[in-house]
Amino acid sequence: MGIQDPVTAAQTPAEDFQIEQRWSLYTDDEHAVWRELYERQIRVLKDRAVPEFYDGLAALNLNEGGIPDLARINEKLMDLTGWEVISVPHLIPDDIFFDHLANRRFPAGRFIRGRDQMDYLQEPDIFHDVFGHVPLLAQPVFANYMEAYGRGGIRALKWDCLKNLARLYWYTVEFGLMRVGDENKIYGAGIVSSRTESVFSVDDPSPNRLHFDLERIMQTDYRIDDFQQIYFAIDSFEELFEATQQDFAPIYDYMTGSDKVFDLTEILEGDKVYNIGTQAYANAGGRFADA
Ligand code: HBI
Ligand code: FE
Repeated sequence: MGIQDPVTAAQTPAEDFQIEQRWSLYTDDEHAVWRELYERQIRVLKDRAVPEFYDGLAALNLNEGGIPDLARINEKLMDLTGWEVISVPHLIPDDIFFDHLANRRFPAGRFIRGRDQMDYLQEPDIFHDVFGHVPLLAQPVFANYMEAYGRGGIRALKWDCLKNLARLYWYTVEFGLMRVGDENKIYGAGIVSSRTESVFSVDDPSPNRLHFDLERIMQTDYRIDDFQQIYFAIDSFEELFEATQQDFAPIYDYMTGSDKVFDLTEILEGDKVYNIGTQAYANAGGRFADA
């Protein structure tokens, strides 16, 4: 995918996989794809995302139209939380990814999807990475969580617990929900950047929705090919950040080597349940049944 982007392909990445964005080389059509995706998501999200997401879009001028120039985002973002966004060619190795996060650099794909892939992508493009992830990096507590996650990732590699930590990323950074009053709102980038999951994740009766629980999440598998069958909701970004402020060593100690995984639809003693899903979507075979 990155390979199909000539500006990406023309560059040899640095050792940390960074490349130059070369913003002036995006074509009019690439900017038009961004605008279509942007306008579509704003429409479909309505007020389904957390307020901090919309605040971030506005604070970083991501609502200006066209693919953002990372240099301009970074001027603002640096001031707000000390984060910056860098371009990378494609998925990068875990250790390098974590090292960037631990140093408050968020790696974003340079390329943007084509019109034949408006709804589904194998590798994160700049729309997913920047529209989905970057607004919350303007939120100080979430920004601290991402840095802590990066440092945690480096340690998880040493403990051979990457699988467990990757699940935490998946169920928070990518597919996390937040309780706002008695409603579920979206903060996960994988949802916020998806036309169909934006609605499914909060409105559909199929999936289970439970309260966030760090160790439980670390032992819950996830789906990469379809909507989630289970979502976890936090009360606040403080709750998320605080959960990472403990020594993970004892957790990793009992998880190392063990491959204990809870079934996707299993409800455990101690789960705080918001709703038990019908699983109608998954049982019908899934894959965007009525999308
Ligand atoms: N590389 N570009 C990029 N983007 C990611 O989200 C990413 C990655 N490499 C590894 C990785 N994610 C995983 O380690 C985490 O999602 C756990
Ligand atoms: Fe992502």
